[in-house]
Amino acid sequence: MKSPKTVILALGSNLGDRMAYLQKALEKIHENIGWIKEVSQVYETPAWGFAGEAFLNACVHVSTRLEAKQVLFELLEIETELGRERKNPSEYQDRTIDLDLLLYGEEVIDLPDLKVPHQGIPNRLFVLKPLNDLAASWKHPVLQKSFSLLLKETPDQSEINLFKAQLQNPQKDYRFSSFNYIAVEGNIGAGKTSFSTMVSEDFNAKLILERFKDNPFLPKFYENKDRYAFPLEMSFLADRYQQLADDLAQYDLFKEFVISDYDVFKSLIFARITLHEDEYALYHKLFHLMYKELVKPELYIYLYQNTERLLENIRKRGRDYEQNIQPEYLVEINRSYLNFIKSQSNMKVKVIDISGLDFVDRRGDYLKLLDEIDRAVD
Ligand code: PH2
Ligand code: MG
Ligand code: MG
Repeated sequence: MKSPKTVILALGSNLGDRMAYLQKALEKIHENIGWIKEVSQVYETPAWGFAGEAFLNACVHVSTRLEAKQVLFELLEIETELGRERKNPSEYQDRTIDLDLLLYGEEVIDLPDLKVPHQGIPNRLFVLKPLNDLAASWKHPVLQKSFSLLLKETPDQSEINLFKAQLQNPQKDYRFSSFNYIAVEGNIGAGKTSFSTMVSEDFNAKLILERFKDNPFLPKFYENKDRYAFPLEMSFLADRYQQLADDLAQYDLFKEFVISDYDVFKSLIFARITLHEDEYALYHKLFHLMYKELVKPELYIYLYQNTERLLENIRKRGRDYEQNIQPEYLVEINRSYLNFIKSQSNMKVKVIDISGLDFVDRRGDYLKLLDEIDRAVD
């Protein structure tokens, strides 16, 4: 999973209801490309380089997990959906919408069909003016001059006028960010870590990830369950307790909330399956002594994923010791989680079936999932 990149896009329209096309494009950028961080003012400019109707131009700052090539692909899709027609590729034409990738982080990309930073930037006032609204002090990655300086120095003497109307950022406010602590749970391979990482990046939350890698008993357990179940469950419990006690106590002023990719109850859910009855009784006693000291999540999200997809995800992430996990074991874990959830009356729990979603690779699915979680806040 990629972490978000900062990109700047340029928007232009000189056909039909220009403002409506720009606004519609913003909505599609939000749905298919990424979070819109900031939108420039709108400027009216005469057609540059050809005889045509006047343009409305603007720029947006977007945070995206797509590669530059994918951004370009999505932009072309949106142009087509918004009725852009391309006739003679060698000359400029009137267009309902034109979307250009100006900057992709600080990367310099030189491919036959993709040049970043966009080569037109220094010579086009209709690009530099709105760009200057968003990124006056950023440096052009090749020319190493700020965009405000490039604006001052541009040879483009065209007329440019601030347009009266403004574009609206389509991003809504998510109410779940008002919780202090959200725990994300799910079966092995459900996508807990991916999802909580994405949320922490996108909503400036403090992220707590389970440190399973450090657990020396885990590979041994998968080799010999009977022998290693008890030390495994004990060491998980100790680790989780310590981590949650430390991390939830340290209040981070600069973060909006805390999100973890597990809840401490997980220990009991797994122990119930892996331990013998007498071992479990002992474990249970210890668990509750520790549990009562911990801060509880205000929202508990259970990502339900079908067994087939779990196995596929386990295969894809390729941890050796997980490759022999049997479907029956996953079914049992899921059943155990759902039983636990049913018995919870004091905690706000949201079970979400993500079997039909691919929230890592499809932004539309990610947005659906966020909306679903937001509906839990009532
Ligand atoms: N885009 C062009 C060509 N000419 N002129 C203005 N004023 N605004 C544009 O966005 C524009 C243009 C090619 O993309
Ligand atoms: Mg263009
Ligand atoms: Mg274009």
